[in-house]
Amino acid sequence: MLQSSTIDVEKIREDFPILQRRIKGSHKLIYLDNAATTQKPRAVIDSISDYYTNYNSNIHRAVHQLAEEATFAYEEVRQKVAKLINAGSADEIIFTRNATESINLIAKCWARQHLTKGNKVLITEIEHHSNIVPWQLVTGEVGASLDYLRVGDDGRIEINDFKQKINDPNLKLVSVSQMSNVLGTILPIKEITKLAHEVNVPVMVDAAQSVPHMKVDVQDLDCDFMAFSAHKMLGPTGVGILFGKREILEEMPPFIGGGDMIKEVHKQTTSFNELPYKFEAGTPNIADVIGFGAAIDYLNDIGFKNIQEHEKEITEYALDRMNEIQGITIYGPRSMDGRGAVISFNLGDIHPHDLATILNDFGIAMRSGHHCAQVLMERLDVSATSRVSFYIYNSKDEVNILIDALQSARRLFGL
Ligand code: C6P
Repeated sequence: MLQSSTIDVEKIREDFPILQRRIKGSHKLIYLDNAATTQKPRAVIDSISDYYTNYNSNIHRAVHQLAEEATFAYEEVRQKVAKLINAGSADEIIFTRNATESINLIAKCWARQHLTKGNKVLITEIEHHSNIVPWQLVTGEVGASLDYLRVGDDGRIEINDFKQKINDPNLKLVSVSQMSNVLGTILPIKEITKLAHEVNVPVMVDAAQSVPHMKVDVQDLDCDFMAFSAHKMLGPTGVGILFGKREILEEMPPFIGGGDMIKEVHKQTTSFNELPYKFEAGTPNIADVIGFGAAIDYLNDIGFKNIQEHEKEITEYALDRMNEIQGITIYGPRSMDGRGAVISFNLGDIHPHDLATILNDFGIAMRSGHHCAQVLMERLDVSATSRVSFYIYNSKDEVNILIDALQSARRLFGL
């Protein structure tokens, strides 16, 4: 049962040392919190260890051999990222600390320049706080406002609602997730950018939940900015990615000042380095960027088409089996059409934190709470949900154990 029709889950699991862990004494770890962060294969762990063991050095500065090797390895990952999302050039890839910082960079460096009093930024009700708060901060600062696309009960946006809102002459930016971290809904980004560009409005895509799971092509989507995090796709924490179209990035002022982002510094003035270094001040997270390169290689070896097929199969199976449970409420799309491998639910009136605690006794790691999406919680009229999210190492066997654990919780609470 560990085999899915597209990938060999059993073989993949051998590459993840943490999956050997036992929880609460005897239970095998069943890790279903992949939307929060994913586990790391040995190849990623080893590549970080190799860097520190063999060629630890600062980059872009010295000419000694270690510095050259480290610079080459770091820049090679930039090329890999550009290829992964089909950016026109590696100069359009900026390394940050996480998706959150990437979005904040655009809020601080682009939006602050382009928004004035009365302008609007359009987002949706499914956004993560990382794609809400930066816009609240910048719109508040300049006297602009934040507008929302409503999501339906199935977690989808209405394109007609978008068509109406996009024609507001005060609208200056659209920023939307490609996939919801709560409902798994996948948004029609290509349609959104096409309509937005017809009225010269740029589009930022929060791809924190999409790039890890599907083939994403920034040129095909024609988005202006994209943000995602390495740690949600087998890579280390502390590495975020910002894609921006070259001509827009070139016009933007720098984010923070310091070493490496400069061309020349004089007593009173500074000229800035070229892309992408203008936005990477100070010593970056060299080791973890290199580790991220190993994660990209690992995912490419499996193939994104296979990953998506596997996730579809397991999510469909989980949805079917969860529907058997009496008293369960599943939020978001019920069919696999336009949805990813995240399922949010509530079981009767059991508080999600209590349910997560009970499931932990079975070795199951899942998230409970508002998932940093309180606007969506308000829209769904709940304070919290339980959430399971799948990745390449999850199997249908694990889904079966999840179902048994949910049934036990139901009996325990007398539902
Ligand atoms: N969502 C979750 O459990 P960072 O923390 O910067 O790497 O990613 C932020 C972020 C941005 N957008 C979306 C759609 C996200 O899901 C996240 C992170 C995690 O759902 C942690 S709150």
